[in-house]
Amino acid sequence: MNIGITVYPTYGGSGIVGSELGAELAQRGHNVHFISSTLPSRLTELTERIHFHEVEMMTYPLFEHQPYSLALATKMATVARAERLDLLHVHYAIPHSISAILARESIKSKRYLPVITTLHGTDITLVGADRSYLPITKYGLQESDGVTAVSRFLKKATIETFDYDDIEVIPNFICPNHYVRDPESDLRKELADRNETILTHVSNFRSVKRPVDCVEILDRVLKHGAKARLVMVGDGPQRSACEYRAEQLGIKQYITFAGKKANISDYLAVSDIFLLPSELESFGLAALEALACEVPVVASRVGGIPEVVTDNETGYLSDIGDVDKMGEDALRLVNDEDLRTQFGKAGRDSAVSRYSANEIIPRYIEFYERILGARSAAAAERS
Ligand code: GMT
Repeated sequence: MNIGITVYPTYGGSGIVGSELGAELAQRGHNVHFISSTLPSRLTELTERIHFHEVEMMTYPLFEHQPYSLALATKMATVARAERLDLLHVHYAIPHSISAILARESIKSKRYLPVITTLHGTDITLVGADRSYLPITKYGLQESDGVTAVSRFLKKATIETFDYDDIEVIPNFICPNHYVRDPESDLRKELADRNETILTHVSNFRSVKRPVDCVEILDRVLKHGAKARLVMVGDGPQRSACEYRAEQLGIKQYITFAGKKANISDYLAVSDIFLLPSELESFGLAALEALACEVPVVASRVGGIPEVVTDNETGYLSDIGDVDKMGEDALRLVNDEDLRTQFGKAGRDSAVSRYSANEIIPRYIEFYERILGARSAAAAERS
């Protein structure tokens, strides 16, 4: 198949999933055409099966804001015709599904270009549910040829908010070979002393991730005399709040702010416990990546996280903001290496058996084929 993929290239889990999906599809013999404003950050190499088409933005004094959605629609239509795309698969509803529908409509006298929208989370739970964006998001869902969501939770949230239920759940995935525990690596020696347990948080430090709670959790652990270090990977608006709280609590020397890193899996591979105290998480890709590296997860019981992390088996779940309970759970794991190993092995087994690329990618391909088949059947009936 010739598949067009659009993602937000630099920010967030939807870009990661869309980019890695494209790479996996190319490995299985499909031609993938990424259409976005810049090269997606997780797309480390272009091959003869992976192509990138940059959306060109025109500036003009009259435009107070550049009309990116229109520029994207134009590029989608151009690429679809030039590369004979079989379908467009957009990640994150706003504005990508609207641009794709516009592209489809603009070329439909020449060829029909099916549009598949994958919902990732905040496009529905925050942005899409904002009254001002609700009608256009609903239109994007209704007019897409196929819609997928990354968790059962997100499907339910979409039904409740948009009264739209024709949604296939296809979860996030990992390549098991890319996420492998490696506690003896040099990175581990750089990050912590031998006797320190490493607690890790990875995010874009938006307030929805509640990264300051990680500082609170570390404080609870250190208060009990445990030897631990918090490694915070990523950057974003809440980073200074984390630094400020750490200073107030007098524990800044026990925290490493690693900043944005391309090699997230290297950090997870040397971690002992993963913290994800988010306010909302439609799936929790970072938690899945941690489990795949045999790292138990201490997280909020929210959104799709309980579908990924099994309480008391692969990690511990708590109410949002209950940093005392999360601190107790983290401390239990810090103090008991056998328990960490047991949870870690169970986490890896669960991640690989339920969420490996070999399980999930065929579900996307089967979904594409179903949408294309339905389209051909409808066209045959009309003629
Ligand atoms: O919130 C983010 O970190 C970005 C957001 C996105 O859509 O880019 O991530 C969402 O998509 C990920 C991939 O499907 C999910 O694993 C995340 O749980 C989800 N984030 C939220 O729902 C807050």
